[in-house]
Amino acid sequence: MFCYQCQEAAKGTGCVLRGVCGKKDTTARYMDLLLFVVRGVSVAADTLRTKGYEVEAGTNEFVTDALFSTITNANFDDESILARVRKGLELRDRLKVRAVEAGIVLPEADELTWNGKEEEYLSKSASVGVLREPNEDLRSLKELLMYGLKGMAAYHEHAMRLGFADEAIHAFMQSALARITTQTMGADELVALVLEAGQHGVQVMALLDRANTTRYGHPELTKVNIGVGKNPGILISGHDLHDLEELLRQTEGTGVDVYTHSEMLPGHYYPAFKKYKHFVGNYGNAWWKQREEFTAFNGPIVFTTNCIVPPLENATYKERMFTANSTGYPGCKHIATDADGHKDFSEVIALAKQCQPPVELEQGEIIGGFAHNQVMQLADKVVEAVKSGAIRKFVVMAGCDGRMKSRDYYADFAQALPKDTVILTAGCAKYRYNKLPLGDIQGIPRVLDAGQCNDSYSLAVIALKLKEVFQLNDINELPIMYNIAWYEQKAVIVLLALLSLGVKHIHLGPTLPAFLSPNVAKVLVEQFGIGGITTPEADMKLFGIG
Ligand code: FSO
Ligand code: SF4
Repeated sequence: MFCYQCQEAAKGTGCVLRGVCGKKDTTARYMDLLLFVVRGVSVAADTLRTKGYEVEAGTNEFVTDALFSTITNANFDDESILARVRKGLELRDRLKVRAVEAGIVLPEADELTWNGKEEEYLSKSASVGVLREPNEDLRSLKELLMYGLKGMAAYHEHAMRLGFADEAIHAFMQSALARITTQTMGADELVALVLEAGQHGVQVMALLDRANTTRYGHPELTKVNIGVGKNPGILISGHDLHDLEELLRQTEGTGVDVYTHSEMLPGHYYPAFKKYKHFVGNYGNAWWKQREEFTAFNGPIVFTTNCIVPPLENATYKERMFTANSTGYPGCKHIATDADGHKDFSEVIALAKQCQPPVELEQGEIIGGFAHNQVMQLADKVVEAVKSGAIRKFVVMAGCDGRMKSRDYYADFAQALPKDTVILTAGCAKYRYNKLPLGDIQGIPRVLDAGQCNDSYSLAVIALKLKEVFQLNDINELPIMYNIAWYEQKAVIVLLALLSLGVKHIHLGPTLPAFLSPNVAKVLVEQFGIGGITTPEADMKLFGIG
């Protein structure tokens, strides 16, 4: 195996024997094969589409789900990946038949013709993975694109589940996959394609924002309880609000409470979910603390998306773990989605009733809900505070959290920030500082949490609105610094989206991606002023806030 798609890539270069995330060698190799199949499907689908033919129903869903299932910490189950490989090969062959019937000549590609038996899957995977591209820089750009597409797939899938699909996004994704498969592309063309992916990243996040707010209302200032109640509970993790809605409906009146974990915390900010009395609060912290926190929770845990930490052999909660959608874990029950997009949580609810209530980890509240609509309602106050100098700078500290010790930097940085600065955040990165007593500025909290990582879109909307209010020509003239923590591939599409909006001088940490070759990193530094992190003190000086 070779994988270098996330921030925890072994030795900062790549995982080769087993993933630091816990991904086994075989799973990684089946995933490489799955991506090979996805490329084959995309070549056939893209050719049909560009010749004016409709692609088979289910093609878009297949590509989206398959990409999502290969995101870091989403799926550890060989069988579930293999099922997608089989399904993809059959789909690819049907698309090929359709092309032949229509008299279309498909491009030549191994991805379209390979038809090995199952016992050949593992050996085949060796030649179709990341290292198939021998040139380090082209490989770097192709993978940067690939990871952006994975993030895009994740966000699109959430929107699709709420009935908001965008054919242009599907078409772009499949065309990008087809191009890197059948065309010989140089570095400049690949850079252009990566930036195009960033533009579609903005669109997909805008679409998801529209889907979430149309269905559930605009996030609003909310105090979320971090203590526990007396009833047994179900803990829902991941990012999927549609699953949250279904779970809340089905648990109503059952005597079972619902708690959010990690990236599901922003569910509490939506008006539509506030009516549920049994939606008690948020339990615990970011994804990587789940081993201790799931043990203490006592009740069932539902994963709607990543991030899964593989439970230890002797974990007491493994029987209480359920996966859904693109996620999977060997030995854990998978909750199916029916043809109408619904899930039946009755087994989870029945199990919860036999469980003890959660052990209390902490007490108190955290404040959030500062997505664009809520911040705009406070716009006068915010603008006044900036004009008077009460707020000197905003620091965007969005992104992901992770288990590396070096991420202590973000808590230290947040604590060391001068009192006239405000943190804008989204994603699970916030758990490094969202429980610290950082206070407020004239009633405006010093940590404004917009929501999940996809709500980084909200932060961009806020920046663009402020640019308008202050009548600036360039988004980079705003008193906003970007110090973003990244971990997996959704952060990649967020980064590409910000770059496509013209945001410069984004600092990325705790380390720069292993998949950026020195030359590609140089392009990002020269064209966009991307930088890493050093120490809180030195970086604050660099940002002009030290
Ligand atoms: Fe975090 Fe995991 Fe949301 Fe990611 S829970 S790390 S970037 O999946 O998607 O921020
Ligand atoms: Fe390693 Fe990250 Fe890949 Fe897991 S996802 S195998 S930790 S690079």
